[in-house]
Amino acid sequence: MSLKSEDPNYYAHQYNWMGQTGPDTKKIRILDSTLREGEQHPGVSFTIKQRIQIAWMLDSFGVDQIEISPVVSPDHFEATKTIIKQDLRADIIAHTRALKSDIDIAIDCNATWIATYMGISDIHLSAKLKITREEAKIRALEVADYIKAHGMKARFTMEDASRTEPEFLIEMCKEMNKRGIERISIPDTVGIMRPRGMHNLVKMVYDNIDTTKTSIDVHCHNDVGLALANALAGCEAGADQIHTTIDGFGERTGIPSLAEAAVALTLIYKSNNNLRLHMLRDLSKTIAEYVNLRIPESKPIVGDSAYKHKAGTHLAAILRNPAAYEIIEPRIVGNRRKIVFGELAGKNGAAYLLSLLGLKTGKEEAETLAYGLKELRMGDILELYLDDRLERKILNDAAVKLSPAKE
Ligand code: HCA
Ligand code: CU
Repeated sequence: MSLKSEDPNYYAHQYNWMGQTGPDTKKIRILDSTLREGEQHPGVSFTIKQRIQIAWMLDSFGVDQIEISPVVSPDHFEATKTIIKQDLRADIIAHTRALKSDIDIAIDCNATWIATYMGISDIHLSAKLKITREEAKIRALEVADYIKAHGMKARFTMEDASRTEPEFLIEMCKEMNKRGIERISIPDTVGIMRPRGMHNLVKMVYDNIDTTKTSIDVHCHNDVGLALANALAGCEAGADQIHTTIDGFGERTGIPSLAEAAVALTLIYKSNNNLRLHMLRDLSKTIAEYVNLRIPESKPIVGDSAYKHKAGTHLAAILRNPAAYEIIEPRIVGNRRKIVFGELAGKNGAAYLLSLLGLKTGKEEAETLAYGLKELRMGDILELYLDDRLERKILNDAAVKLSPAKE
């Protein structure tokens, strides 16, 4: 537990824990689906070698499970087979439709873990599968028995669970539970849920199954930007594994990003995942390079602006103690701190700029420069990495110290 006097985030954690018996202690696992859901994002497709490289990186980062579909193409089959052979620490999950022929493909890859999905909402049954609930149940249970007869560990995904008739959803979950299916995935396939709704949905499933036999995954889509909030709400209701992809790629607007989930779990949920957070920016950069997509500057954790500070009052505080505007040190997540000088730099920012250039940093000089920067009407004109050496140089500048920051 953090100490009031030492941790600037102390009160925030207190609010976060309010209504709980104490701080969180439960480990929430991460399944990364960059190689399955991620490749369903428009413009994303990897080569076999890249898939293998990504799997190694995800494994050394510390995710618990890595999902890939062997079914979608011969290349995916090849990649799945090779990745399974690597004997990584993470479980490799072969994702398939609920069809025996798909399961056979996973078996050919020597999969030990399989995730099979079936849309069980009325709209998926009528618009996609064109079968009744009764037929869906028969097909799903046959497939579950088939997987178990082959001695594999399994997850069954109740696709479109958030829009499925509750009694049918519970019935299906109970059947899977009875068959010893290790995990059930409760996805919000279309991103319609609010956090409280996801909480209620997962709690309903959790309360109706024997959770010593079957654990729950949450897979939340980001159509209105609530994916991670919803997934975490599901975990507070009993799920213990979140699905992510690197940078959140996936169908349409994707699912929670690995970086955001990893930092939320470690910092805010105090989940003991033992993740190599410093790899996060590299993971993001690797993917961006492979798929030739630009990562938005404003992307949390890994974006170029995630640790940029601009307004004069912010600069002043950051230089004294970065925790004034940062909840986690950039180097912990492999990112770097930057300061931006321009029309918002103000007197304090201008004084720092003068000190950097070795010029006099009196009040008058700082005001003149601040005025000049505004008059330029060019917005930001200069960005600098604020590494330790630079930080020290600025702070050691006596003249800067003599002109204290004022709000
Ligand atoms: C899909 C659907 C899925 C499955 C999720 C899961 C969803 O694209 O195949 O297997 O947990 O969003 O429901 O991604
Ligand atoms: Cu999905």
